[in-house]
Amino acid sequence: MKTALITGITGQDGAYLAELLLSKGYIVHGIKRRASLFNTDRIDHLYQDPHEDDKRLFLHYGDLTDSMNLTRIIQETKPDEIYNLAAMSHVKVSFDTPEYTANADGIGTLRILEAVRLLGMEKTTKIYQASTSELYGLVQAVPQSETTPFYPRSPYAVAKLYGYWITVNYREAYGMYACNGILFNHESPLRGETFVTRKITRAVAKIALGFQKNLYMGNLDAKRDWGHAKDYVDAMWRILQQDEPEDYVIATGVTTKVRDFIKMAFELVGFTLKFEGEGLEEKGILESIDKEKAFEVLGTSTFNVKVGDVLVNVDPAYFRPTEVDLLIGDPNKAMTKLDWKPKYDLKLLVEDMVLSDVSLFKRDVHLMKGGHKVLNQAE
Ligand code: NDP
Ligand code: GDR
Repeated sequence: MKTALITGITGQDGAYLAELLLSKGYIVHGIKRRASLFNTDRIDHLYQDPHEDDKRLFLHYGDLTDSMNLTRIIQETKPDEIYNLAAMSHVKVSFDTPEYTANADGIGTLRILEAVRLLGMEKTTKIYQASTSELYGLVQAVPQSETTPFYPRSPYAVAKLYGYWITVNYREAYGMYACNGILFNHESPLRGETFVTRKITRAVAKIALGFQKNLYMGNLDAKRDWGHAKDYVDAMWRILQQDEPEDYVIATGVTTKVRDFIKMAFELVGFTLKFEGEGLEEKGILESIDKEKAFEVLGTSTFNVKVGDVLVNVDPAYFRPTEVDLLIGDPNKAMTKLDWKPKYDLKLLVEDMVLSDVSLFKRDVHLMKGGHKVLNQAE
């Protein structure tokens, strides 16, 4: 039975990866931060009573900024595989917290590698580093592959650049099995609420069910290569099962504008949007409602929006000081060497996210009808 240690187990990828590894028979240890509220929503379904005999999921308090804590956890758990997924992962927020981001995302990676080396585990423990397509930043060439030069455009990406190279360096210097997965954007119903896809799918559900009027967005022209997190955690696992440690791009090879993701998400609940104006003035106007389709998905035929209403507005507050305009990955190496192939395309991804958020807010409708206060209303 293999043992894995996941940093960032309470995040989107951590939750899916823990589920995958448990299903493969692993013992899974996860590092979670102490918070004033429970922050284990995404893994609560995997939780096992500590008194059960066959328990295979264990949580440890820890932080990527605390070397001694990480060293102790690695020493105690003796993992065969470490998946370093913990990070301050929001690109826009990294402009507000650049020093912390460098510490957690950059030096945090070094802390893990160095702990494994100092504990003499460098020949027995494999390490996966969560690298990112944000490393490509300002477009040098497309599609982006393992050999495309990096040009990071945010404190987040610069911190992750350090994480990337220190992983390569420890592999070359000490012969460690340490690999970078250069993952392009991947989303799911578990995606954090402030990333663009989830912000959109939540807004679609809330607007359609009457909890929200408008949606305020940043750069509608950014293009991203969006996949499903479930497919991407499978790639992480495959990267650590090879004979030789190597770095891999994980992507779908298809790129889509933010505005088109918005249109697709609204269309799923029967709303057709048209974008009007230019640049900062641009708005998304509701053109038509397919009532039959909307009823099928929402279970209601009364909406708080009318045809002609403005649903999407541009608010420059969401712009980044330096933007990454175009990401499109070349997943050929992963497809050939790892035999990896995504099961979800963009249509299935949008469907999964919209339907999940619709069902989340339908629960709130029921609660409100029953006279209960609903809590899940924060933007
Ligand atoms: P999330 O933001 O959903 O999860 C991040 C996790 O890291 C959370 O569990 C969070 O804990 C934890 N964390 C944050 N800071 C610290 C810290 N200082 N010490 C310990 N834990 C910490 O990210 P994703 O699951 O989407 O991404 C996983 C990793 O992959 C990240 O490193 C991200 O940068 C990278 N990545 C993500 C991509 C994507 O599209 N999703 C693409 C490419 C790379 P808490 O719950 O307490 O906040
Ligand atoms: P990204 O994801 O920065 O690519 O990083 P995000 O979803 O935040 O932004 C994608 C694009 O959408 C544009 N955008 C908006 N973004 C947000 N968050 N909110 C908005 O209102 C909005 N309007 C337009 C952004 O400008 C951007 O161009 C994600 C994270 O998961 C990283 O951790 C990871 O490394 C990369 O993906 C790959």
